Amino acid sequence: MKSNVFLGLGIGATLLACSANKQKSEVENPIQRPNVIFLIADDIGYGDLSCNGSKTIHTPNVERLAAQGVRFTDAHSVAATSTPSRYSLFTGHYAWRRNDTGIAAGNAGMVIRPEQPTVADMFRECGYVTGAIGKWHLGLSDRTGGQDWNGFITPGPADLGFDYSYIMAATGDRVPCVWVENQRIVNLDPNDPIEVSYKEPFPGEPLGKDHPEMLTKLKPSPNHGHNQAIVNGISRIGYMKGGKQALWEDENIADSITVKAVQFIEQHKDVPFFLYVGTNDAHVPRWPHPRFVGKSGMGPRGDALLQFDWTVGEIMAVLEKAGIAENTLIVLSSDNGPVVDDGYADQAVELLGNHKPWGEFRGGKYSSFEAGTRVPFIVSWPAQVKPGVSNALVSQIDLYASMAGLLGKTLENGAGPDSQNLLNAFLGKDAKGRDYIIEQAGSLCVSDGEWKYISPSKGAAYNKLTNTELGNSKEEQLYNLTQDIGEKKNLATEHPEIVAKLKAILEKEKAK
Ligand code: NG6
Ligand code: CA
Repeated sequence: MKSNVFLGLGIGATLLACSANKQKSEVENPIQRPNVIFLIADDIGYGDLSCNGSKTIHTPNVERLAAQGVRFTDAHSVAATSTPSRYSLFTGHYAWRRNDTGIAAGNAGMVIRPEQPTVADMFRECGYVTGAIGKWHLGLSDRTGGQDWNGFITPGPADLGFDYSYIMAATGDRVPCVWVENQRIVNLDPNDPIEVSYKEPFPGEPLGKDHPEMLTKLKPSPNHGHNQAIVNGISRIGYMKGGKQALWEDENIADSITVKAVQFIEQHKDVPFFLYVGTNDAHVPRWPHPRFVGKSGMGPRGDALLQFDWTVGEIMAVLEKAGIAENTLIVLSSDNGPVVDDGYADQAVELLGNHKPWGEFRGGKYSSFEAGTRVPFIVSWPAQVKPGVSNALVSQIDLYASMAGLLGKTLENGAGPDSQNLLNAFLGKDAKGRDYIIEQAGSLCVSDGEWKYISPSKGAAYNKLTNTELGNSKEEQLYNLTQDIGEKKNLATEHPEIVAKLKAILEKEKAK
């Protein structure tokens, strides 16, 4: 069992500095390096959690985590959708520097290239055991459609620094609806091979659009697509065939992720580990386990929030049981802001009541307005972090370099090029955080915490389907977040000098 022996040294560079080739066994320093867990929710908004002031939903486990750690009020994912957000989190490289990091299909090639350094590589080089469990959405194999679904799917998470992986290839609403463990589909019957396509339906396979009577669990919302392959009474995006025995059951997704995370922690409690857990909650299709159904009074979306909270509780409990809770650093956040109707008729809109998933912020998932990327964010590390609330401006882009800082490792050779070591901000010791952040949605935005600039975009201002104000405008937009957190008054013409300053930051970043 690990002990938590700290010698009262400052954390920054003085924890055990690791070198690339050091093996676990060579580490004899009595200072124990923390286990690190990135617990990343899907589409859970700032206002979806009671620790952030929501009175309409009760998430007690997250509250407990927040109470023992630092809860951030101005923390951001890098992008307002999953693939670019997770890409940036893992690589410390802004997804917008590439043009192929948009929402990935279920048969997309791996978006992070095997040769790109990742935060998982960094932990592994420092002697950590590393794992990725849950939502992946970063593609697999070397090209779109290049997966050997019935064999070893490569390249994959192992090439990005993960010793162990148990993932869904993309999203709950995209085929293939199977678990992939260490790059092989779990429970696949070789006599029932799996085929996946995002181009053509497979002859003889019923589709949601033609067979609404087969949609026994969830039907798509009108005009949202999601009407292709039918898996477990829910129609999805994309076509698939075969693999019947391997298909997941939607009500068991959270349990599967949680059980695998708990097992990983139990198995590695005696060595330092880095675990990424991407929950499926509260992404669509929302079909929580029966034990959560009806518990929120808000339908499946609210129930999925409670299920997420349960996952958090289970992870905290196993850490405590294993005696490693004190020296485990947990970062809890979300990949992007919230959306209510994201494609299924699950009554999320009808039953929302007074609940505000976006909190006091404007927009939501997909949006350049704040709710697109201002996400829940908690850092808990009982051994080292003093509980509190921080208004520091922080971004998930910096977790890579900051975790390297924690381990005393210097990033080199182009690793995490956009990531800064802001460890002190993440540990609640620096109240300021970044000088500015860059947010990515329909266009790029820059915020210094006080002022926010949204660059012009030709995109639609509003998405009627998801009911989202996207924040796109052909005009430049400037908001004062200190006085106008709801981004209602565009001050771009009044303050050309501030526009110029923020634009210059963006131009400089783009030129890097
Ligand atoms: C959109 C889907 C949405 C969701 C999203 C990805 C439609 C109309 N909408 O294209 O349902 O799957 O992609 O969400 O297909 S994310 O959180 O993984 O980025
Ligand atoms: Ca998401």
